[in-house]
Amino acid sequence: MRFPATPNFSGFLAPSSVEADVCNLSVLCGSIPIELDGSFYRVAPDPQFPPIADDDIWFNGDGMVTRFKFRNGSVSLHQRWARTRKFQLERSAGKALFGAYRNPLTDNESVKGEIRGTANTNVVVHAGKLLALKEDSPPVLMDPETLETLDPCYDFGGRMTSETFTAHPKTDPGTGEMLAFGYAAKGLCTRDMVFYVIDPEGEITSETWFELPYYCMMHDFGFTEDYVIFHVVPIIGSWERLEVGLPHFGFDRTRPIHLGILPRAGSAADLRWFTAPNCFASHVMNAHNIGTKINFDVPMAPGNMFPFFPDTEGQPFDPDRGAARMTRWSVDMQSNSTEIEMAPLASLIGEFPRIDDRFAGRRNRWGWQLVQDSSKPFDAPGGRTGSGMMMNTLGRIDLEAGESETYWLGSTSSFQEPAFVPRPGSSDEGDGYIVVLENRLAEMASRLLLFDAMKLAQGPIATIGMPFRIRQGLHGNWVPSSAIA
Ligand code: V55
Ligand code: FE
Repeated sequence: MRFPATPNFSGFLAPSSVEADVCNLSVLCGSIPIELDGSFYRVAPDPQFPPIADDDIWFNGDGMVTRFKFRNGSVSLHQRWARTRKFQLERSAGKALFGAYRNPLTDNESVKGEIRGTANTNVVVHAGKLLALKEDSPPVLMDPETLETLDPCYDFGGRMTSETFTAHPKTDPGTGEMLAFGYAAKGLCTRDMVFYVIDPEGEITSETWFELPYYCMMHDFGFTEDYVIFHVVPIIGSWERLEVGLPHFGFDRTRPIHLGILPRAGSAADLRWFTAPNCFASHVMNAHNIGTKINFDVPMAPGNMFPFFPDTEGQPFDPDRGAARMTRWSVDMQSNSTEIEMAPLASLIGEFPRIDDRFAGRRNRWGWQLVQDSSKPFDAPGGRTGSGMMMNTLGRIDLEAGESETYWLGSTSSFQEPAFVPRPGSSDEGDGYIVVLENRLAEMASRLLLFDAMKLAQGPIATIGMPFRIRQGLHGNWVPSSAIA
């Protein structure tokens, strides 16, 4: 096989293809708290075969799931590809059959009508089930212990009729419910959305269908104790774009953004839309409501963050306009106004926000995120950063004091998305650890770092080595052993 000699397939983004089980990773520095009993699951796009076209975007690779299992002060690593329908059909053929990102018109005739999901964006556990997720398709059900694929198109026992399921479902720590949605739910590029509530036993207990103001990438959402929040941002798509071979999505500077607020106790008739001028936000840190007033906290940029989803009018990508800062969007369901108020929360530039998930949907004080600190030297080979963004710093923000703390990794490393690990037995917000992968760009190697979540600046309390490079990934989550027993 020969992968293209392009940035999407070389350097730290060279395909990994490693499926492995490694017991007792070497602890290079510090030590692993003996009380940690659980697993950090994460997923990366990792193409099984070279693309049909000359190149492909990172977002289109096959989902490779990694489990770092912590027990008795040691860590083991287990890594398997999710066996999606795409993966199985291509493995049988010995080559790529599916074409460009979310463009079925570029597929081999033999796979017409097949589910195209790659399961490459997030891995979550709910009701003891491991779900590998891609927002264009149903969950892939995997065994949380062995990482064996059990069902490539899991539909919750037939209860999920949407064609798609978000890669960012969320668990309400108060009710134990998983909240999720699907967009393009009745077909590619449709404005149909569905919101699902999934009970602690994993059964879909309610579905709410509605239409978006316009079709776009609905990547994440927010919830509070009383509301669900959907942000409609101008990464748009259409069949016309697919027919002429444009990337599925493009950034449209002419459209406003919208915020849809659905009362959790209500129905689609109670959904209310607010609006604001053109801007961009992708991931949601957290949200909460005080009565009918809703605060929704997002890394927000004035313009496009994704160079591979180019401007619809051909304007060149501008990294300054793609720089995101944590911002609070506020609306009041009792107000007659449809405006969204926006206020800055922190000055750090970056993305991949996380919280202590025991405070999801509640007012939180602490947030963790990756930070691009351009005041620091950066000398990775060829300027390659892993994700395309120079995430050289880990940050913690204090929403009450408006302060922040950071840890810089050095000039030849970048971070992947962190996850918060609660200290067993604790309940105070922020009492725990941050687990995060380090890309060692000069060595083409990876390390897993563990920080005291409240003391980032002191550096890692444990540094864990591994015998091969872990490809740049997207999202992951800490899952205590009790949740998969
Ligand atoms: C994202 C990632 C995806 C995708 C859509 O914003 C959005 C992240 C890895 O795939 O298909
Ligand atoms: Fe995401």
